[in-house]
Amino acid sequence: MGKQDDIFIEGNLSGLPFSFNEEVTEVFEDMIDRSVPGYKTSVNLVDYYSRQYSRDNSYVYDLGCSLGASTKVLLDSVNDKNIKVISIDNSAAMIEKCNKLFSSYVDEGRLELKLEDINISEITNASVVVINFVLQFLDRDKRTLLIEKIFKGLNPGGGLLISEKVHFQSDRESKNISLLHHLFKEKNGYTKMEIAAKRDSLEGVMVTETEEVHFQRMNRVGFSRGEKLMSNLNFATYLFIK
Ligand code: GEK
Repeated sequence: MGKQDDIFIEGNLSGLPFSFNEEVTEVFEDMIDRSVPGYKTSVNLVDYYSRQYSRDNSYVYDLGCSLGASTKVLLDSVNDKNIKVISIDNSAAMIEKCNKLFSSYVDEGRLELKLEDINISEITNASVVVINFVLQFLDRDKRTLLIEKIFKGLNPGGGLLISEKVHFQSDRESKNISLLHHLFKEKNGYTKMEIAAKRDSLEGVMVTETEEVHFQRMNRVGFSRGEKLMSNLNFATYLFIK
């Protein structure tokens, strides 16, 4: 585990929009663990389902890999198959750290790390694609294009594992759950001030959608079936099969 996240403590407020820069990279593991309910479960689900859906002689992708929590479980879960893991992030700091953490896998040819915008990445011959808490950071008008590209790149029977923060159709439900989420963060040691400052800096950077919007998009794009695997407050993991 890296350094403790104190980016938003009182007197340390940059007022800048949130970005995945060096400062965030240094504290990222602590930040995501203390901020996202069910985060570890989402990674365990990647482990479980990638074992079921990955196929010999294909690629598996981790889009928006950050420090490679899913990449690590993908590498373990496809260990006995002839599969290359391709992990992509557009944060130079994240990919630089991944290059250090995973150098042996890269040297063995089992992993390719790419510093790239996933909007322009090529996805091909994929048996599994993982996009864990990333779509929410893309421009809304680019999301369907990315999901269409993933669908095209997946082999028939392949699986897309997606985790997202969501909001609800009812404003009241969104407000109540958001309150519980803030309590979750307080329990994990964040102050009210830190929570408010992070929320402000994420304004317009992370834009959530409802579960219904996600299902409609996947349906329109052509996924034959989809299911919710887990939800924890306003965070959820889904599996869609081509
Ligand atoms: C995990 N999946 O630990 N292209 C590439 N990467 C991007 C883009 C983009 N257009 N936009 C954002 N990112 C990880 C956690 S974090 C989620 C993912 C969070 C990257 C961004 O640089 C960051 O590393 C990641 O998506 C989002 O399972 O912090 O809430």
